[in-house]
Amino acid sequence: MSFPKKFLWGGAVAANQLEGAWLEDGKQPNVTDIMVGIGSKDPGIQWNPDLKKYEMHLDPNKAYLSHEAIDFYHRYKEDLSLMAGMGFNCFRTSIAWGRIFPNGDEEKPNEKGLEFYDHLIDEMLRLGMEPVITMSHYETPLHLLTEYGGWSNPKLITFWKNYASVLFHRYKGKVKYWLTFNEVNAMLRNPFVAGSVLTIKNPKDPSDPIGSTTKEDIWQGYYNILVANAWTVKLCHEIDPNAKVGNMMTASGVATYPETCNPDDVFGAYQTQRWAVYYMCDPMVFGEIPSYVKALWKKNPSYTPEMHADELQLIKENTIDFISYSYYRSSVYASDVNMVSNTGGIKGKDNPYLKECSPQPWAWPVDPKGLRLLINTFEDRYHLPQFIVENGIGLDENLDENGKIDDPFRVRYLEQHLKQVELAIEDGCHVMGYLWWGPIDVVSAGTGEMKKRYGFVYVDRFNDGHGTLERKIKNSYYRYKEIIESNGEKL
Ligand code: BGP
Repeated sequence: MSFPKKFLWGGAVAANQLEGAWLEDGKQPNVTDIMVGIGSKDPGIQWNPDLKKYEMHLDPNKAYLSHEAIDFYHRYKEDLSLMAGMGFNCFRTSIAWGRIFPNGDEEKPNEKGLEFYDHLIDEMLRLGMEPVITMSHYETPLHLLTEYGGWSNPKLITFWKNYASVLFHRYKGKVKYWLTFNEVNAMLRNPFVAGSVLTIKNPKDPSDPIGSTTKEDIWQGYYNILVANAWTVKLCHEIDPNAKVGNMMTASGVATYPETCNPDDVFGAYQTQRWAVYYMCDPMVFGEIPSYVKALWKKNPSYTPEMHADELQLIKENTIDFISYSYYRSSVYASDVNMVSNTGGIKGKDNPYLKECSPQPWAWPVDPKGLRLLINTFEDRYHLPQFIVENGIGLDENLDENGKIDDPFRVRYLEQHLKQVELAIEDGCHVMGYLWWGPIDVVSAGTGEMKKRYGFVYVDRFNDGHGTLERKIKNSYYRYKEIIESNGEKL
């Protein structure tokens, strides 16, 4: 039997994609609340020329599904019991930063927000599920971007430390696994959401806030996030020595293959991996800003952030306990192709060896072996336990005439990926657990829609916002349950 005895089996979601109740009990908007999908070009803010600042500006013609999402805020008991029914011994969700510190810069936390998570975490524990908590899953309070410019401002480190210590004190002894920032390595390609960086001083073109974000601000944000990550590790270890802190990377970019053995393609593929993933993961594991990042700063001196010796020492001394990541797909690098990206990872050329992909318009290629490659690569590079905290496939599904959903494609995807996890463990890799992304249908992060469904549990809600929110079990639910119950033997 390959899967270790205490293997963590479960699923992962994020507050902003399922809780709804976006302004309830004192919560204020966060960065994803104002967008219909993080891939949107419209970030939901507008420049006020009189005040010389950005303000929230929602489009009345758009459906912001995340505002109600699947109403987990009021239905979490029912949903958690459905998860427990599959035998989950672990469940990942995020704490919405803006429920605890609505604007982000308050001194005292919002007790109402904490109470919700008290109940949620207690319920998980009651059902035998280890809570895995993301501290910010694309959920920086909007106020911190519009007033402070987000993570490029060192004040955010102070606000974050306050938030982190409130969480560690409150959930001491209850939460053993903390993840800092969801897919924070996506910040070079999506600075507004993944990095929560916004240029607020004389933006080049205020009508295009995302395009106006400067490289200088992004690199300062990168550095400040590394400092905040190190503070998180330090505070957690001091307050609750039994708890562990991991980072969270979108790791699909590591499975970037060169199109040919032309050294240009091979080196280009390596550079893609580096600037997609390693530039962020390396310093969190090794405690040093990588030489290739410093080389880039040397070539572009204005990118060099303001750094302090004590903070660099902090980064050195407070490295993460484990790495965690999402994996959805692989990609193919060719020197003549522009490598663009989305929530699935990097898109390059089509891979003729891969036979399946998720349906149009998403069309993410299915590459289970890419996951084995990724796990092995991380094992060799980082020598740390690994936690796969997101893997899954989004399908467009409707109930059949009998009110059921048969989803053999999802079952195949699950089995094939788990088989590769098993092989990676046999290769000698240290994998702590596997979490399916979106075990219940949630609002898509990338496109803000309901139509892209990942769940083993269906939720009756649609892109135009209508639906009863009723939950229904899909056939794949029973297969995952069987796999979990046998600790992966019945794969
Ligand atoms: C990851 C995010 C998740 C999630 C997933 C699937 O990037 O961490 O929040 O939603 O991708 O992406 P999507 O919802 O766009 O299909």
